[in-house]
Amino acid sequence: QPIALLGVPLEAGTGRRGAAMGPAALRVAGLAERLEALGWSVSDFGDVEQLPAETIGALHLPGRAHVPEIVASWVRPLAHEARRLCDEGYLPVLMGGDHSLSMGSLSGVASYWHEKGRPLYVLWLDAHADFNTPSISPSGNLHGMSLALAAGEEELFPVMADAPRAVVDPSRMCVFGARSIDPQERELLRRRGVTVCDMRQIDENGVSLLMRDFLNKIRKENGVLHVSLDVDFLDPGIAPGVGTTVPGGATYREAHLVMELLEDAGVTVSLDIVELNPFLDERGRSAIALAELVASLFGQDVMDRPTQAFA
Ligand code: DIR
Ligand code: MN
Ligand code: MN
Ligand code: MN
Repeated sequence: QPIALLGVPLEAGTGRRGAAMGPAALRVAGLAERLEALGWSVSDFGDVEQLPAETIGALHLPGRAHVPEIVASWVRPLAHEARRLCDEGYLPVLMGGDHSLSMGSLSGVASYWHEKGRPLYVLWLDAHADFNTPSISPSGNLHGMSLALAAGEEELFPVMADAPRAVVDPSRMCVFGARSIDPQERELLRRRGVTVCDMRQIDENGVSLLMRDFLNKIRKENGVLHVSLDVDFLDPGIAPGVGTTVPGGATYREAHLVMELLEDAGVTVSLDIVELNPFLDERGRSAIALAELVASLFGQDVMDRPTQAFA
């Protein structure tokens, strides 16, 4: 299957500038070349085109939501593009841009798999759960709300308007690597039945046990998986290039193990790489770490060891 790269230079969903340079940095880090070296056919479709402000108008969300019109001007066309890439048989890889871009990517991808009748699962690799809504968000930043939109929180629907969309069953969502969740966000995650593997669970059980449980469930149901990789999933020591670092993140090896298990399971159909802020990075370290992780997800390994996990 060919891989499609698409950049989304969106930073209006965060409180900090710089993430709009993320797609460029991922290209410089050699993302396409690394995947091609693994035998994949890769097409880079450039960056998605932002809609002019007039076509959005003013959006009225309840509570706190910063510049939803600007986020909408990126994620609406992105939903169409993600859907089109799926229709054309590509495996879409979206290069952000902040995490609000997942409102668009997940909408498009979910609408495609909904029509195919395949259950869509979501793996949210992130220090945060991004499960706020405008009425409970302490910050009003839309990058902290994208998973909630995918789960069908209606307060956020105006952002997508009539772009292609389907609700993802929250019981098929797994937030992995969490270590910063707001109080009301935590309540909402519980009420909706989202699986949250926080850092303590990872410490106690290890990546492999937790990931295998989740991936085996997907395989048993003949499901497919959208992976959303936020840079702050990683420990700031290996990936400083992000606006919202939180100490105590995944180590280099833990993160690669996640990717290697994903590759073994063979269920991934789409990927977001988000929140890379090259303005805060140190000599491209974070961009390179991300490119290496994505290579692991797409088959890079040391000895081509046959998997023990999914025999
Ligand atoms: C916080 C931080 N939960 C918020 N969120 C994110 O603003 O909603 N930071 N996603 O990266
Ligand atoms: Mn995030
Ligand atoms: Mn985050
Ligand atoms: Mn392998």
